[in-house]
Amino acid sequence: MKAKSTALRNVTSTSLIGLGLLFASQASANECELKIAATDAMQFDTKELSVPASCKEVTLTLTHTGTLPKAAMGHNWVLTKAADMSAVATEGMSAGPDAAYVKAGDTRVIAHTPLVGGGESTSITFSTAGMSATEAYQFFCSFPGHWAIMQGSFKLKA
Ligand SMILES: [Cu+2]
Repeated sequence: MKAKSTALRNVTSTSLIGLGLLFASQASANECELKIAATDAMQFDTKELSVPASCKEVTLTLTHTGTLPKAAMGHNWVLTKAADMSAVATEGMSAGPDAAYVKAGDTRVIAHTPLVGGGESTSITFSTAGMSATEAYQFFCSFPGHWAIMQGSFKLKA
Protein backbone atom coordinates (compact mmCIF):
# COMPACT_ATOMS: atom_id res chain seq x y z
CA MET A 1 0.00 0.00 0.00
CA LYS A 2 2.80 2.33 0.97
CA ALA A 3 4.81 1.48 -2.14
CA LYS A 4 1.79 2.09 -4.33
CA SER A 5 1.19 5.59 -3.02
CA THR A 6 4.86 6.48 -3.52
CA ALA A 7 4.63 5.34 -7.12
CA LEU A 8 1.54 7.48 -7.60
CA ARG A 9 3.34 10.49 -6.17
CA ASN A 10 6.23 9.95 -8.60
CA VAL A 11 3.87 9.84 -11.56
CA THR A 12 2.21 13.03 -10.39
CA SER A 13 5.45 14.96 -9.99
CA THR A 14 6.66 13.77 -13.38
CA SER A 15 3.55 15.05 -15.11
CA LEU A 16 3.83 18.37 -13.28
CA ILE A 17 7.38 18.76 -14.61
CA GLY A 18 6.07 17.94 -18.06
CA LEU A 19 3.40 20.62 -17.76
CA GLY A 20 5.97 23.11 -16.56
CA LEU A 21 8.09 22.52 -19.65
CA LEU A 22 5.05 22.91 -21.86
CA PHE A 23 4.15 26.26 -20.29
CA ALA A 24 7.73 27.48 -20.54
CA SER A 25 7.91 26.89 -24.28
CA GLN A 26 4.49 28.24 -25.20
CA ALA A 27 2.01 30.54 -23.52
CA SER A 28 -1.00 28.69 -22.15
CA ALA A 29 -4.26 29.16 -23.99
CA ASN A 30 -5.68 31.16 -21.07
CA GLU A 31 -3.00 33.82 -21.31
CA CYS A 32 -3.92 34.32 -24.95
CA GLU A 33 -7.59 34.91 -24.17
CA LEU A 34 -8.82 38.41 -23.41
CA LYS A 35 -12.14 39.74 -22.21
CA ILE A 36 -13.38 43.29 -22.42
CA ALA A 37 -16.70 44.86 -21.52
CA ALA A 38 -18.37 47.96 -22.96
CA THR A 39 -21.17 49.96 -21.39
CA ASP A 40 -24.14 52.21 -22.16
CA ALA A 41 -21.93 55.04 -20.84
CA MET A 42 -19.62 54.65 -23.88
CA GLN A 43 -16.76 53.11 -21.92
CA PHE A 44 -14.55 50.07 -22.12
CA ASP A 45 -13.75 48.55 -18.73
CA THR A 46 -10.01 48.67 -19.39
CA LYS A 47 -7.50 50.99 -21.08
CA GLU A 48 -4.79 48.34 -21.37
CA LEU A 49 -4.73 44.87 -22.85
CA SER A 50 -1.73 42.64 -23.33
CA VAL A 51 -0.83 39.06 -24.11
CA PRO A 52 2.51 37.24 -24.03
CA ALA A 53 4.40 37.62 -27.31
CA SER A 54 4.47 33.81 -27.47
CA CYS A 55 0.72 33.74 -28.24
CA LYS A 56 0.34 32.69 -31.86
CA GLU A 57 -3.36 33.49 -31.72
CA VAL A 58 -5.39 35.75 -29.48
CA THR A 59 -9.05 35.25 -28.68
CA LEU A 60 -10.93 38.33 -27.57
CA THR A 61 -14.48 38.40 -26.23
CA LEU A 62 -16.34 41.70 -26.18
CA THR A 63 -19.43 41.93 -24.00
CA HIS A 64 -21.83 44.86 -24.09
CA THR A 65 -23.04 45.03 -20.50
CA GLY A 66 -25.59 47.77 -21.19
CA THR A 67 -29.15 47.64 -22.50
CA LEU A 68 -29.17 50.22 -25.31
CA PRO A 69 -29.69 48.90 -28.86
CA LYS A 70 -26.89 48.56 -31.38
CA ALA A 71 -28.15 51.47 -33.50
CA ALA A 72 -27.91 53.91 -30.59
CA MET A 73 -24.96 52.60 -28.56
CA GLY A 74 -23.32 49.87 -30.62
CA HIS A 75 -19.77 48.87 -29.75
CA ASN A 76 -17.05 46.88 -31.43
CA TRP A 77 -13.38 46.21 -30.88
CA VAL A 78 -10.89 47.19 -33.56
CA LEU A 79 -7.13 46.70 -33.39
CA THR A 80 -4.56 48.72 -35.34
CA LYS A 81 -1.09 50.13 -34.87
CA ALA A 82 -1.40 53.18 -32.63
CA ALA A 83 -0.31 55.43 -35.49
CA ASP A 84 -3.14 54.14 -37.73
CA MET A 85 -6.00 54.47 -35.27
CA SER A 86 -7.39 57.93 -36.03
CA ALA A 87 -7.32 57.47 -39.83
CA VAL A 88 -8.91 54.01 -39.63
CA ALA A 89 -11.62 55.30 -37.27
CA THR A 90 -12.36 58.38 -39.38
CA GLU A 91 -12.45 56.50 -42.68
CA GLY A 92 -14.56 53.73 -41.13
CA MET A 93 -17.47 56.02 -40.27
CA SER A 94 -18.91 55.91 -43.79
CA ALA A 95 -18.71 52.09 -43.95
CA GLY A 96 -21.94 51.82 -41.97
CA PRO A 97 -23.10 49.54 -39.16
CA ASP A 98 -23.28 46.31 -41.20
CA ALA A 99 -19.56 46.65 -41.88
CA ALA A 100 -19.00 47.51 -38.20
CA TYR A 101 -17.79 50.96 -39.31
CA VAL A 102 -14.61 49.45 -40.75
CA LYS A 103 -13.67 50.32 -44.33
CA ALA A 104 -13.77 47.26 -46.59
CA GLY A 105 -10.33 45.77 -47.22
CA ASP A 106 -8.56 48.12 -44.81
CA THR A 107 -5.21 46.37 -44.39
CA ARG A 108 -4.33 48.60 -41.42
CA VAL A 109 -6.97 46.75 -39.40
CA ILE A 110 -5.32 43.81 -37.63
CA ALA A 111 -8.58 42.48 -36.21
CA HIS A 112 -12.11 43.63 -35.51
CA THR A 113 -15.37 42.29 -34.15
CA PRO A 114 -18.86 43.03 -35.48
CA LEU A 115 -20.95 45.60 -33.62
CA VAL A 116 -22.88 44.45 -30.56
CA GLY A 117 -25.78 46.05 -28.74
CA GLY A 118 -26.77 45.88 -25.09
CA GLY A 119 -26.70 42.38 -23.62
CA GLU A 120 -24.83 40.89 -26.56
CA SER A 121 -21.32 39.55 -26.82
CA THR A 122 -19.02 38.55 -29.64
CA SER A 123 -15.72 36.76 -29.89
CA ILE A 124 -12.88 36.82 -32.40
CA THR A 125 -9.64 34.90 -32.78
CA PHE A 126 -6.82 36.51 -34.69
CA SER A 127 -3.24 35.64 -35.53
CA THR A 128 -0.34 37.63 -34.10
CA ALA A 129 1.80 36.87 -37.17
CA GLY A 130 3.46 40.08 -38.30
CA MET A 131 2.90 41.78 -34.94
CA SER A 132 5.84 42.84 -32.79
CA ALA A 133 6.55 43.31 -29.09
CA THR A 134 8.25 46.61 -29.91
CA GLU A 135 5.27 48.09 -31.79
CA ALA A 136 2.58 50.19 -30.08
CA TYR A 137 -0.94 48.99 -30.87
CA GLN A 138 -4.23 50.55 -29.99
CA PHE A 139 -7.71 49.08 -29.67
CA PHE A 140 -10.84 51.17 -30.07
CA CYS A 141 -14.56 51.16 -30.86
CA SER A 142 -15.21 52.46 -34.38
CA PHE A 143 -18.87 53.37 -33.81
CA PRO A 144 -19.05 57.02 -34.92
CA GLY A 145 -18.06 59.36 -32.11
CA HIS A 146 -16.86 56.61 -29.76
CA TRP A 147 -13.21 56.08 -30.58
CA ALA A 148 -11.94 59.28 -28.93
CA ILE A 149 -13.07 57.88 -25.56
CA MET A 150 -13.32 54.16 -26.19
CA GLN A 151 -9.69 53.28 -26.78
CA GLY A 152 -6.72 51.72 -25.05
CA SER A 153 -3.30 50.24 -25.60
CA PHE A 154 -2.59 46.72 -26.74
CA LYS A 155 0.80 45.12 -26.21
CA LEU A 156 2.59 41.90 -26.95
CA LYS A 157 4.72 41.36 -23.86
CA ALA A 158 8.18 40.10 -24.73
CU1 LIG B 1 -18.70 52.09 -28.97
